[in-house]
Amino acid sequence: MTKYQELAKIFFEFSYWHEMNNVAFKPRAYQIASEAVTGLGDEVEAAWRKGGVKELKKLPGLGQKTAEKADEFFRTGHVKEYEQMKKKFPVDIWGLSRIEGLGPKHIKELYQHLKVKNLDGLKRALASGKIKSLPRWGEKSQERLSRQLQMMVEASDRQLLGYVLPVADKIVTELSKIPGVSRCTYAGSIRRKQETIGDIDLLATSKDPRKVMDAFVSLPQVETVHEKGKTRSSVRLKIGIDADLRVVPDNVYGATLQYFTGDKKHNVMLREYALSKGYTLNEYGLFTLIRKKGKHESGKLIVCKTEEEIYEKLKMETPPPELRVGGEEIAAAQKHKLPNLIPYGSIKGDFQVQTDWSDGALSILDMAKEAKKRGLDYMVVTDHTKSLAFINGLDEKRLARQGKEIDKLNKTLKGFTILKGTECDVHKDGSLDLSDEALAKLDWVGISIHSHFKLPRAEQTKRLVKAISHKYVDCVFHPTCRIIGKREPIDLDMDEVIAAAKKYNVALEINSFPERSDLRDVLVRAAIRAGVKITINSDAHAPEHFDFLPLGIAIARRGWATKADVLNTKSVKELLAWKAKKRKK
Ligand code: DGT
Ligand code: CA
Ligand code: CA
Ligand code: ZN
Repeated sequence: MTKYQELAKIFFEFSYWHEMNNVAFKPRAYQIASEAVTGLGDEVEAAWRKGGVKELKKLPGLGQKTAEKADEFFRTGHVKEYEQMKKKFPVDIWGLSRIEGLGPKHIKELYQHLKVKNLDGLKRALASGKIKSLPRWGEKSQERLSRQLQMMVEASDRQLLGYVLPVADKIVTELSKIPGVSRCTYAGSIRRKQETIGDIDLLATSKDPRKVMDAFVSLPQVETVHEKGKTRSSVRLKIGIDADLRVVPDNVYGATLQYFTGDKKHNVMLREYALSKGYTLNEYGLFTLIRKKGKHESGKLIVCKTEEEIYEKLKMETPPPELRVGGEEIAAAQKHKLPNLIPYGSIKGDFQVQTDWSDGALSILDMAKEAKKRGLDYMVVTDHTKSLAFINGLDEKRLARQGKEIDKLNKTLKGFTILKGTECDVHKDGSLDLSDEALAKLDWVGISIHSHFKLPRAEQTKRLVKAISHKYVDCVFHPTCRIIGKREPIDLDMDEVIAAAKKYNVALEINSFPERSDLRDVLVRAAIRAGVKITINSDAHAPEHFDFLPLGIAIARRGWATKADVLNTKSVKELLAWKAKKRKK
């Protein structure tokens, strides 16, 4: 764990601890602080170095109390109150909380009755079958817990792209600074922007590979060194994932990059195709093919400096890495029919943003400022609705008040627009949480399922389709409700959902939050094929969440989406025109 992760963990455990003990307000404050620290990363310590508590307090998400704790942590390496708490309650709250459905009260109960302190203890308790006889538990919840635990274990040897990518970016930046390094990038699943990453594959060119190896193994992100060679090294990073670096001569970089970008299936298909054209392809380049006594051999080297040259020689377009899955991209590239994918950086507005009116960390104005700072032209405020009372969801009255506040703010803002929206809760029967009258006044109506995740497929599908058919609905937020490694997607007939979205002209969201990544790539592709519009939103609850937007674009790209498929590439004016046209129908 890095220092900031440790601090985030401390705040998180405080949040659960206070909730177990029914303390008011503190759980929320510590949760916000924990998320803020996770998002800000090393910036927290940098702020502390600059000016202690005073600077820390300026960070979004930290208040007086949490800033003081952070200060104590950076000064002494400990937080006294935290250590006292740990003495009273020696439980790995952080580890246990990663299991979906295991809240503070459950963790407390498991410790009090069965002395469960950590995941191993939980496994033992499950094996003993004693959990079902605890008060408030039962056979069914014991079974569910067992499944959730399994899901977490399966997910734990891979990490979410959203948390690996910033680290990989940093490493590439560092390595690129080394004198003599002319090209450096990541390859493998990261370059393809896969949902989860097994390990980081790095590639560089240099005349002095030894120097690069020395620098790589001594990067601050490195925890241990598995292997250090002359041109290849392998390390374990502090974030708990391995990274390999290969240094190759400049003239084979393209071929090596192509090979190590993969995926395996794409490479195999491409190699077969090359063979059929009289070439061989390997990590050193594209060669003429010599057949000797029924065996293949590489002849003369043709190209290898860039990836594009290789594909060009094979008379194909170069598929963007996100498309290289060993499927239809090869045939499409041969026919020169690859889609013109939505470019990174082409999102003008974010259609799902929460503020402190419900469970967001900042005021509407502060979120707007943060969105603008990141290059957005507009955002839609979509706070939760009244069914979610525990996070202060809005009823019609508060929504109207919020609308007035937004009108006021828009008059003061230059070059940025705030639109009025909602993340309206969908009830069990498919009805919506706000009146038609209230919904009619909004610029943007998103709907979300936040309850009854376990309904059978037919019922769940009917529920969502009914909500989609509602005349004021514009978009379904995080349609399948999955949380990677924690919660399975809800059981939906996605063909029916997509057909309904098409029929009622309702967009489907790509939620950029790393754990959600919902819709996932194949469903995006199916939606687009059906002619359904996509939105890419951050679901920001704190300013640093806006930085997740490129992850959403990556999913869209993996789903073959072009700019025209994605509503967020429209200007405010264009979006409102789209919406007006839709209402008339
Ligand atoms: P990961 O690390 O599990 O998230 O997925 P990748 O795709 O990064 O896989 P990895 O790290 O095992 O290998 C990196 C790249 O190297 C992979 O995308 C394609 C290439 N590669 C690895 N093994 C083979 C192989 O046996 N044949 C071919 N053609 N390519 C391979
Ligand atoms: Ca890899
Ligand atoms: Ca690898
Ligand atoms: Zn929320």
